[in-house]
Amino acid sequence: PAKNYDDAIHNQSYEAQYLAKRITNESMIYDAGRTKESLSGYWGFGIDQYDTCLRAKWFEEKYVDQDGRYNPMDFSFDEWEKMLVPSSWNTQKEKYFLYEGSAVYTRTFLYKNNGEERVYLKFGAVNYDAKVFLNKEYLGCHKGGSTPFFMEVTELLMEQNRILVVANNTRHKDNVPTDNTDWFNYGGIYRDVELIRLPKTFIKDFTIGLVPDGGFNKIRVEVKTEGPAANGSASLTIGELGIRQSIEIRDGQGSVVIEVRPELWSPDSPKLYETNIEYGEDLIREKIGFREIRVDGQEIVLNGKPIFLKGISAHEESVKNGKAVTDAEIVENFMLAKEMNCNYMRLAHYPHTERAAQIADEMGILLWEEIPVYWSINFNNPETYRDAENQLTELIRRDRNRASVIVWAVGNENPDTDARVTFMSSLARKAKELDPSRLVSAACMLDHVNHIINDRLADSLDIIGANEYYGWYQTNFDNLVKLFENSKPTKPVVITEFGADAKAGHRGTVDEKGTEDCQVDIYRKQVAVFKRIPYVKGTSPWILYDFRCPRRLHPVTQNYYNTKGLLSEDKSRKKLAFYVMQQFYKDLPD
Ligand code: GCB
Repeated sequence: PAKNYDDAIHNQSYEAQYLAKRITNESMIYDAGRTKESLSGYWGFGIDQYDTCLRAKWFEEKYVDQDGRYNPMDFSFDEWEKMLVPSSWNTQKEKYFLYEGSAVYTRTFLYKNNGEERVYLKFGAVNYDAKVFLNKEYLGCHKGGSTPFFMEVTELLMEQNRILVVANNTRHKDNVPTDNTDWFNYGGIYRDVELIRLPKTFIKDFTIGLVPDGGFNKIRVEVKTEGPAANGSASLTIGELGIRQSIEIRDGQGSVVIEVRPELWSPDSPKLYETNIEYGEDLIREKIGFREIRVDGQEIVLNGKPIFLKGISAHEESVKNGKAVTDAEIVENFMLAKEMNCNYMRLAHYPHTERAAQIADEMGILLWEEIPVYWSINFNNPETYRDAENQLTELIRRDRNRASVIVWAVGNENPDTDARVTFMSSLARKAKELDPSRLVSAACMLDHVNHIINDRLADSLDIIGANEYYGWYQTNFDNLVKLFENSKPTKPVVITEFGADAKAGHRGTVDEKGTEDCQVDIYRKQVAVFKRIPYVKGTSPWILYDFRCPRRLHPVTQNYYNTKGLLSEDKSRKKLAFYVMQQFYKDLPD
């Protein structure tokens, strides 16, 4: 044992063994609308900067050697300090604020079989990679900091169980996102950990939505099952629509198109229907909205009517809770957007919690959802592509029954190289293949020399997203007018970002950067131009409220915050520019 211990400690290739066993979207199960048990709460926690848990295999808990002698240990799980799950460790204790690296989380839990035949564990999100162990067995590693992952644990559960997770938020050049972003790199298990009890055969995937043919009178339902009863009949019930429909399942799959005319979901009238889907002993209860989104020339068309996306961009962050945002905080963000007369929000630059889309379904906010293919990621690395495509698939499979979600976005401001066009157009194709009923977009690159919207990726997109900072990074504001005159898009353009830094309450002349006066001046000029451009079909200024950012070192106007928010970081103060957007959206015709 001594030798093995030494080997493990010095084995520099320890990581490859763990990475070889990956948890991907293939093990995903449809979990919205299910009864689940949460394993959240206080877990034992140890910062493990040198990955000693993985090298020395602490998870094996070999407290005595084979001769029954005490084996000296460098840990004691049950005496460790406690860390709240879900949370970002950075906001829990000041000493962890800037920590990046591995940390070990562990807890025990009791389990009794209640008649279920299969059991899954779900993690809502762990940033960036998570290596999961249950009762000394290694279950696998998930990469990607913002999407859920699942593991079947039926055979491993006992009466007393120990779960252990090594969460590592180290930034890497080859990750998605890469090592340089314009947001704070929070660490930890920051969404729920859940246990899901299922029958032997269960519904693995479920897709429901209006057939996007302009008729508004057909619903398509698809069901995939897992388990030995691969042939049978599933049943869909939507009581309010008088639907009780059986769906024939053959080899674990079935689909049906039902003729019915539901009341359509829209931001003004976010109608949801109680929907049950059953197969054998399995039951999913969901609230579903039906709407159609498509593009017609330069128009974005919702339920047959052209719509302007009156939006705002948002990150998933709160000063108090880091990335572990609460339902109350999500509701607060949507309420602020509504106060600004928005009908739409861009959830930038990575998948936000699934609660956001569930709440947006209820409150009537259209959503743009995005994966963190952000700036210069390693477009030449096939592993990086695999990771990006896996994150995209996990996001789409998680949220594709949410009426609020209208756009899948495959990236933001990426240099226009051949490798990038190949990489991102493949992602756009993948999004369409997984979900032909929604629009695909990205925040494209603009040519700031010739002032033109000109990005080869646009051919693969339904909407051209454009981030422009005329008046701020592009200091000559007048070039914005040139940009719009020079561009001849054949598709709708959404201004996915514009804005300027301003410290809340910091006042001065319009020429003084970092003041509210300079910010509001840029906003006034921007909206005056948008009004005149017929192909601009939406705007989502950067950003709802200020956010933490390690790149922003101006001591007066930033202090490690990106202050382009329309509100201060704690949302207590609205800046002048907030009211410019509020008025702009109010004045736009419906
Ligand atoms: C951008 C990025 C966003 C930044 C913003 C800024 O274009 O998409 O992530 O935070 O500009 O403030 O520079």
